Amino acid sequence: MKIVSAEFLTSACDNTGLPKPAEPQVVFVGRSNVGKSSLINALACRRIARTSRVPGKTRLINVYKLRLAKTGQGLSSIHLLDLPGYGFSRGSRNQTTSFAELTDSYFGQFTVNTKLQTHAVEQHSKANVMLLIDSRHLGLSSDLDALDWLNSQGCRTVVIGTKVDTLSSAQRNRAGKALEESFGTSGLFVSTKTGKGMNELWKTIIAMNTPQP
Ligand SMILES: Nc1nc2c(ncn2[C@@H]2O[C@H](COP(=O)(O)OP(=O)(O)OP(=O)(O)O)[C@@H](O)[C@H]2O)c(=O)[nH]1
Ligand SMILES: [Mg+2]
Repeated sequence: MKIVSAEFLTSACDNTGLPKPAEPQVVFVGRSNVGKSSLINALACRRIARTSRVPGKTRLINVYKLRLAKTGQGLSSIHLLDLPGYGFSRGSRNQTTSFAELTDSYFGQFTVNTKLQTHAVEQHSKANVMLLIDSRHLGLSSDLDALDWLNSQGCRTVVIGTKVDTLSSAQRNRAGKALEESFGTSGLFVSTKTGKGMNELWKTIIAMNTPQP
C-alpha cells in the first residue's frame, strides 16, 4: 500500500476528537506490549506511534490518519486508532477504570441494532477491530475474554497473531492450528520486523472499510 501521508491527530480521553463511526477506521486492541503501536507504524510506513519494551506505553486513544494512494475501491484515507493495552497490572485502580471508560467511549458510539438500518449504514455501524495476540502465547484467557466481549458488542473483529518472526516454521504451523482452535477463526499472522503478512493485513483493512455492493 502506498501511503501518501500519515499524521497523528489526537490523544482522546473520551469520544471527543474520535472519527465518526461512518468514517473509514480500524481500532487496534490487545494486551500491553503485544505490538499495537508497532503495527500502526508498520502500516503507516513511518514512526508515528510511540512504542516501548515497557508495557503500558499507550494510555489514551491515539488517533492517526493515513492518506492512501488509489486503492481501486475508492478509499482515500483511513483512521487507525491505538487503544491502551489490557492486562497491564502495574496500573492503579483508577487506571483500570479509565481503561473501561475509554473502551466505552469508543465502542459506545457504534450501534449494534442493525435491523432498522439500511445496508450502507449497517456497514459502518460495527466497529472494525484488529484483536492482536502474541503468536507465542495463543489462547490466553484475557484474549479469549476480549474476543467474547468484542463479539457481544457486535464488532467486526479480525484476530492477528503478532511477532511471528519469533517462531520457527514448525512453530508457526502449530500456532495456526492453535489460533483456529482457540478463537474459532483462521486469523492472520504478521511481523513488523520482517513485513510478513502486511499486504494481507492491508487487504483486510480495505475490505472492512469498503461497502459491499
Ligand atoms: N520480534 C518482534 N517484536 C515486536 C514486533 N512488533 C513489536 N515488537 C516489540 O514489542 C514491544 C512492544 O511493542 P509496542 O508496539 O510498543 O506494543 P503495544 O501493544 O503498543 O504496547 P502498549 O502501548 O504497552 O499497550 C516493542 O519492544 C517492540 O519492538 C514484531 O513483529 N516482532
Ligand atoms: Mg502502544
